[in-house]
Amino acid sequence: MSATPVKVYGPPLSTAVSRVLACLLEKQLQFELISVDMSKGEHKSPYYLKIQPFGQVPAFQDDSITSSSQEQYAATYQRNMLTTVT
Ligand SMILES: N[C@@H](CCC(=O)N[C@@H](CS)C(=O)NCC(=O)O)C(=O)O
Repeated sequence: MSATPVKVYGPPLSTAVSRVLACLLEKQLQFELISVDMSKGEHKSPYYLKIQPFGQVPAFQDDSITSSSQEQYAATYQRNMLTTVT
């Protein structure tokens, strides 16, 4: 496991990426921002497509999630989304 388990991939100035970063900053979670240069087509590179199969940004990885906690993570994510929407 890496020192910073949460990774966000995308162009730093993208509004879609900024939304994710704003949430992480608000929750005071440590993360690593890995720049993806869309003008160079990096979001369609074989490397990036393994991370985000649709070739879209942002992509989000949390290496701290084990297979046994994925279900709980998904449930928490869904609950938080519902809270946000309502
Ligand atoms: N559902 C995604 C959509 C993100 C999205 O549309 N990203 C655009 C840039 S803002 C993108 O990656 N476009 C490149 C493409 O679709 O090939 C999200 O909100 O995270």
